[in-house]
Amino acid sequence: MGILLSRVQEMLSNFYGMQARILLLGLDNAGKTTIIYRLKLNETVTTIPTLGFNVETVEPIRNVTFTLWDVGGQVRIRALWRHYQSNTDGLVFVVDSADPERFEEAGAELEAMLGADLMQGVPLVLLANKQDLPGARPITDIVEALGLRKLQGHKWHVQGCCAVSGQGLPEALEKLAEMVKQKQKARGL
Ligand SMILES: Nc1nc2c(ncn2[C@@H]2O[C@H](COP(=O)(O)OP(=O)(O)OP(=O)(O)O)[C@@H](O)[C@H]2O)c(=O)[nH]1
Ligand SMILES: [Mg+2]
Repeated sequence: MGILLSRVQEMLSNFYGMQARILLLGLDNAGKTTIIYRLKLNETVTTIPTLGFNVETVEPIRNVTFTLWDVGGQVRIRALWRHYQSNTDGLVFVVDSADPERFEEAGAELEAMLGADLMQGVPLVLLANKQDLPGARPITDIVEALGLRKLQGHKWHVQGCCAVSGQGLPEALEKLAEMVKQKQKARGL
């Protein structure tokens, strides 16, 4: 796992000084909590469904800080997502790639979130998680099913990943940092 960390460090060296508030959302069981602790601790933790939220600060290199907000994805808790929208620099939306029956539901939640006033212009990284599972759909299918090509007003990027191995997460963080930097620059920060 040293390799994962050194990859992240290498990729983020261009973003010295960045501080970003990142929302990590997605349906229940998508793998959000597994991802946040893979990034924070570089370990696979045993999770239980998140009934509130987890917040962790990840400093992959000195002077680059992501504050990650992982909010539970169960239907009842989704109603609370909107309370976390203020001052969001980037949205990471996690999908279980091996659960195509729920792609439509995930797409509807994503659309609703991005349509909110406070989320205007917020860049999106779509994480197609659980790519290690045999039934995992390729990212092209997920982009199609979630209607991402129709998305307007948001920069987006899709990344396949596996939270258990960490594969794909350094690339996702790099892309996120790039898009957040562009947005902060546009706002004169
Ligand atoms: N095979 C595989 N399993 C994963 C992966 N990521 C997460 N899981 C498993 O998926 C289950 C749900 O993961 P969580 O991280 O708790 O999901 P969550 O999105 O936080 O769910 P809520 O808190 O209910 O919103 C757990 O059993 C994880 O071990 C992955 O990349 N591959
Ligand atoms: Mg969780």
